[in-house]
Amino acid sequence: ASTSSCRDWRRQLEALRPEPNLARLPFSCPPRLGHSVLFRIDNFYEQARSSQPPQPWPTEFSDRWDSGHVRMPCSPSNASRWSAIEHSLNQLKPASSIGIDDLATVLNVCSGRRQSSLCLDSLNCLLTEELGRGEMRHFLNRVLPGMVRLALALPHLVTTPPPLLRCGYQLKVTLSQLQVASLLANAFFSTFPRRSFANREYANFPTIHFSTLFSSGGPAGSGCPRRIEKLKCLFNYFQRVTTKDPLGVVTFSRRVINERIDWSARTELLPDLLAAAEGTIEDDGAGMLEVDFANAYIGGGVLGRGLVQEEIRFLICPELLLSRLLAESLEDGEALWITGAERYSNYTGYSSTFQWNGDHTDTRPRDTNRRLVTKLVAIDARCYSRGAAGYKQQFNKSAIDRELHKALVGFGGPANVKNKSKRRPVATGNWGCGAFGGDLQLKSLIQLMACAVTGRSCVYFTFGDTDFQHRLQQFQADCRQLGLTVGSLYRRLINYCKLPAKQRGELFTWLLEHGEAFHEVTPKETSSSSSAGRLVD
Ligand code: AR6
Repeated sequence: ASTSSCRDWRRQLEALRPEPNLARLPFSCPPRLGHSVLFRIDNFYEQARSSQPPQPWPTEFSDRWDSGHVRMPCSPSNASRWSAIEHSLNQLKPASSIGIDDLATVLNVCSGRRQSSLCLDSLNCLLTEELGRGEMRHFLNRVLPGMVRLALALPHLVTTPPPLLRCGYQLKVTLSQLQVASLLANAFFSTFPRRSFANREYANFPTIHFSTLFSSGGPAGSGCPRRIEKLKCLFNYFQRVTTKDPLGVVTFSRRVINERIDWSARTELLPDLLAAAEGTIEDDGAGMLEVDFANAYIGGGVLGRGLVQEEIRFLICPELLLSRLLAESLEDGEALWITGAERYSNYTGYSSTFQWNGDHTDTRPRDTNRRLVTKLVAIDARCYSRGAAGYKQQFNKSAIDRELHKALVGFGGPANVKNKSKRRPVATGNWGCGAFGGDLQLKSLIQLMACAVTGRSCVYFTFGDTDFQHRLQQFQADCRQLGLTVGSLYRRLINYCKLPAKQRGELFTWLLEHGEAFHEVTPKETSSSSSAGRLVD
């Protein structure tokens, strides 16, 4: 029975999955305002046939050293540091004789350490205890020199600083995967100016330097198993991109919508839904808008201890890490879309049991702009994980409005006649309900409402929870059968929040059973009636 139900949901999933839209509008030349493309567009389409990576643009390094752009390690304004970095990195070039101590020296020089030296316990533990001798030598003699070449090639590969995706600005940056690799190699060696913890200029950005992953993360002298598994994912990525130049392109796009919509007036019904207890967003969401359960500081704890949905996605698709270099923390009306990031690794486990599980070949097709058809949207839920008091705060109009708006922005804003039929389904799940402690029923309903308004169907992975899979599927069917619109559900939801917490009961049941002209109870009425509120319609 379980095999047939598995076949069943997979059949339904495939029925919902759109044909990949491979024929994309070409990049305009010059790029549109608000879109920076860091490679040549004039010969991009001819060159695609020759299997060469896109050629950087401009042809010579042209600097911008200001608060709107990444401050490049190779900038003339950072000339003396860059020459120290170059000198140091060049020590790692001659393959065959590199030792772990040489790597430690170089990491310290590149990260600009003067007084104290970096803690490298996890890195050391990986190289000396976890990897076999052959694998360690392979990393030091082959992969590392390749990473050095990539890092040093920065001024030739990324010939102008990418713009920062600052709060409040709807901006896009497109880079080649090779450019991303060069920037990430620099992140590995921690070379970006002003991006250390102590620097106030980037206090509103996530960290980008990998040095935090090398440390023990706890008592000195021991490797941290989480960091070691993370490093395995990243080593695998570098092994791949140093063996063969990646040929594709990735776009990072900050979306901003400030105007709030009136949810109580929406007339849409809940969207088509497939709730699945099996499968994951990354394995089964191809061709859909895949949700990253994000932190406002994108990538969350990926370069530290964090190891849940967002961090895992960033580790198996490390090109996503570049968003930490580019994107300032997300505000309420903002989301980040990333198109074309490739998956390089497999994994098993989750959180403390997470393990790298070998190389992954990404077989998703590429569009005519050389981007894999992977579209990820990072939306950060509010965190309610601080005890019972924290949990209750989500049942509140302004909290609900915030999450509805966040999901609406992430899913592309309200649908219109032009885009309605073309929008791809959302592949999501328990957004905000793990580390962030949100309520499953509330958050899934919020996402369904946002899908309805943005004209998207929804594939919802319950991550093994079969009870919730059935409950959600049934709830959506009941709402549709009753003809409950998004507006009606919203009004009921707000009424539900007005109830004293103890009298609320299960959200889905309450919403189905109580009309929206619900009359708020006074303490006196409550004592004389067993029901929490009176239905007046
Ligand atoms: N596919 C589908 N569902 C998943 C997957 C997956 N691959 N992985 C986990 N889930 P969580 P949050 C389910 O805690 O609560 C990070 O540090 C699983 O049921 O990652 O929004 C971010 O950087 C899990 O419990 O998301 C933020 O700081 C649930 O989704 C913070 O966590 C929620 O996953 C966000 O926390």
